[in-house]
Amino acid sequence: MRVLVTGGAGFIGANFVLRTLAQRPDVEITVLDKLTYAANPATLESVADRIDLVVGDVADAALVDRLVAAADVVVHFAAESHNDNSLADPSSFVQTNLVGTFALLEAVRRHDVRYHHISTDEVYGDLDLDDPTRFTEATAYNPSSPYSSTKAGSDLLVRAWVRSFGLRATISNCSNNYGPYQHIEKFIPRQITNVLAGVRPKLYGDGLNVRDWIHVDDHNDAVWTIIERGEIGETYLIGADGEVNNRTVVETILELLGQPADAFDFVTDRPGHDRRYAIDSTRLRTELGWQPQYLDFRSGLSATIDWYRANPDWWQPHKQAVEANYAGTERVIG
Ligand code: NAD
Ligand code: TDX
Repeated sequence: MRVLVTGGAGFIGANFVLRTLAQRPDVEITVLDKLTYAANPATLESVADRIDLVVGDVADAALVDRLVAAADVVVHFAAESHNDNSLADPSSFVQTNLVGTFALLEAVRRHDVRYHHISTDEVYGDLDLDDPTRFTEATAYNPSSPYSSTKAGSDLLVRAWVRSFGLRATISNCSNNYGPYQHIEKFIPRQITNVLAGVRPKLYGDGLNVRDWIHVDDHNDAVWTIIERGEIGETYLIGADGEVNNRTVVETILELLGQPADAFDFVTDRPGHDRRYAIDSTRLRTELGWQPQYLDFRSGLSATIDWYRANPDWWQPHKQAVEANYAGTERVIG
């Protein structure tokens, strides 16, 4: 099977490539990645001779057409993925997430190739802390940020292409991922590497926002489950019952690294900051038989800390620039 993985040099896509090569000898992988600031080519170094890495843009229709024509399956991870960046400058989010997805859909339509679209639970907006409901496949779209609205728009393009043109496509909307190779602009690796670098972790607002954490390997196993057993045209929510508030995450990181649990700063809140995400993944579990393997967030977090501790060469060269960027917008408030 020939699989085209877009965004395969980023966090989730690279974990998908590494895990697929380790577990599925029958799969040939081509990665299409623009190698933006979010990519780290070092992640794929160990498998460089086993994949075809094409450096290019998903919005480049001619390039995409050629690569899609040579594939049996396309898995579309490539995106601008960071909410804070989308608030500073949304333009690349519209270009990559919407125009890039459009280019892929047109190529997949021309060549009748199986397509899986990677998306996020953020398309559903947010929930109150005391809301007893969780997101399901039937929840109405209500995105808050430039990032989540462009992801929502890309999902709607996929749905329209399925209905209008009979595309053989599936969509998954996953909750917040953690694990190795995640860019240190994101919450968990930022705080782990802050503590490792002697900097106090930074919590936005009151720190009570809740995210529903899932290990990246569980996400990628679910993606393969959907590619192999998902019903064409359908959407599946991926989540592992991992709701935790941000303050608890930071306190756990500090504790696991042997620091006082209150050695963090509160900083100015993210504008429009979503309060809580929560996924009900019953459909994926009952219809397709997927189960998460990482059931204990604390031990998954501990393994992730060990990975960042063991791999300073992967993140240290970027740490100063990432923190300098944050320093331009955030202010310590407590
Ligand atoms: P990431 O930012 O770590 O990686 C994105 C990758 O896409 C990078 O390698 C980058 O170079 C590449 N890319 C960006 N623009 C491109 C373009 N125009 N052409 C080709 N390649 C381009 O992101 P991630 O966290 O790995 O997220 C991957 C996907 O999963 C995204 O679609 C995201 O919306 C979705 N998702 C992420 C999470 C999460 O918690 N990180 C949760 C649910 C869904
Ligand atoms: O320094 C920080 N301090 C802080 O309190 C950072 C970077 C974040 N936060 C908060 C904001 C969120 O409540 O932590 C939470 C997680 O933040 P991010 O890592 O930026 O993730 P989020 O905005 O929830 O979006 C992530 O999950 C859904 C991914 O970045 C998206 O790509 C995915 O779709």
